[in-house]
Order: sequence, then structure tokens, then C-alpha cells
Amino acid sequence: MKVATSVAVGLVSLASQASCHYIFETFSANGETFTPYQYVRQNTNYNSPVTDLTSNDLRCNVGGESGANTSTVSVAAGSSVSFTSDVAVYHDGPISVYMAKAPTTAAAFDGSGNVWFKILDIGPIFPGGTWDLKQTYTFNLPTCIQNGDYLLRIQSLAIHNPWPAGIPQFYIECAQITVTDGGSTQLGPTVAIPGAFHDTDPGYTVNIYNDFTNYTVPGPVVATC
Ligand SMILES: *[C@@H]1O[C@H](CO)[C@@H](O)[C@H](O)[C@H]1NC(C)=O
Ligand SMILES: *[C@@H]1O[C@H](CO)[C@@H](O)[C@H](O)[C@H]1NC(C)=O
Ligand SMILES: [Cu+2]
Repeated sequence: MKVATSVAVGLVSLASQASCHYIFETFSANGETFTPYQYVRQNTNYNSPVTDLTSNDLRCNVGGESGANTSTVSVAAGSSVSFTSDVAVYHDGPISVYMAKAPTTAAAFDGSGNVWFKILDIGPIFPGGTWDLKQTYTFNLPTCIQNGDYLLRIQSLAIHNPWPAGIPQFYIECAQITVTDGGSTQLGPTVAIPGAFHDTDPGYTVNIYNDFTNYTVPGPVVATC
């Protein structure tokens, strides 16, 4: 009986691993929606999250440290781009978008160093503390950034309360872009990933189902031109 129960529990957790998550596999730019993983680094963990705050996988997901199999798309500074998930995001939590300028090409960049700046936070809406959960997130690149190759990283931080029994999950994907028509600004502040997120961040440990009246999205402040 005990054995049967633990097998059943095991099956349930396997099934929920396969079906319960999502992955930002599709990128759109220049008014065009591209084939999944054409310009997005393909991860090797299906649609599962990263939870280890010290892991390099926090940069571009598991299997995303190399861009060797990913193309890079030219996009004008200030223009509109989107990430689309395989299924709509449904874990409560903030969405953030980061960029990092590659020393050479985006394809050759592993995202190491104190290089990541944040260009967008989508936090909860108060009163009520509801989240803007969607399948497609559309935003404009900053107008003032320098031309060149960048990793463009989207992150859904899925709060799984109550912490610490429920560990927040990072759903991440990186696109490879070449920015054109840009300016001359090096945006900041920049942070290293891993290193930017801590299990002491209020936005990481907060209980979003109980007395939820304010929220600070983890990571640096959003950089502005
Ligand atoms: C690139 O794709 C090939 C063929 O699918 C695969 O064997 C290889 O491991 C991939 N390389 C990287 C760096 O992902
Ligand atoms: C809410 O605001 C208080 C007061 O500024 C702050 O101490 C707390 O960390 C905030 N909570 C979150 C989840 O950001
Ligand atoms: Cu999930």
C-alpha cells in the first residue's frame, strides 16, 4: 500500500512537470513572428523552470549558455518586439526583461559578467494584487542603446507561496539580436546573473495571497534613456 501510494504520487508529479509549465519559445520583431527557437536559444529542459539562485542557468535557461545553434536578428533600437510562450503564462509573479551587450557576437556570448540591465518590469496591479498574465509580451527596445549584438532575456518569476516551502521558479529564454539605429548610451545599473536575485529579496519571499499590498520586483531598477 505504501509503495502503491508513492508510485501514484510520483506519477502525478511527473505529469505535472510535463504539463504545468511554459516556455518563451517564439520571438517577434520587425512586424514578423519567427519560427520557435530561430532567434531564441533552445533550452534542454523542455518547459521547466530554474530555481537555483546561484546557477549560470539563470542567464538563458538550461542548455542556453551557447548560441551556436541560434540565429541573430537585426532590430532597430526603439522598435517593438515580443516573446510568446507555448501556453499562456499562468503562474502568478512578475515578468521582467533584461539585455546584455555582447563583447563580440550574441551567438558567442554566455552572458557572464556584470552586464545585465533591466528594460521592463511588469508587476502586480493594486488594489487586489493581480498579475498581467499573458501568452505574448510586447515591448519596445530602448531608443538610446548602442548598436551591436545583445542577448535579450525574458523572465517570468513564478511565486510559489508560501516561501520557503514553495520555491519561486524562473522561466527564462534569451533571444539574440543585433541592434541598429541606436544611440550612444550604456544603460545601467548592470548586474551579474546569477547574483542579481537573493532569497532575502522581499519580492522573492513575499506571500502574494495574504495581506498583499505592495511589491518590489527583484533585480535592479529598470534602466531608462
Ligand atoms: C546544436 O545542434 C546539434 C544538432 O541538434 C546538437 O547536436 C548540438 O549539441 C547543438 N549544440 C549546442 C551548443 O547547443
Ligand atoms: C512593501 O513595502 C515595505 C515598506 O516600504 C517594504 O519593507 C516591503 O519590503 C515591501 N514588500 C514587498 C513585497 O516589496
Ligand atoms: Cu509550472
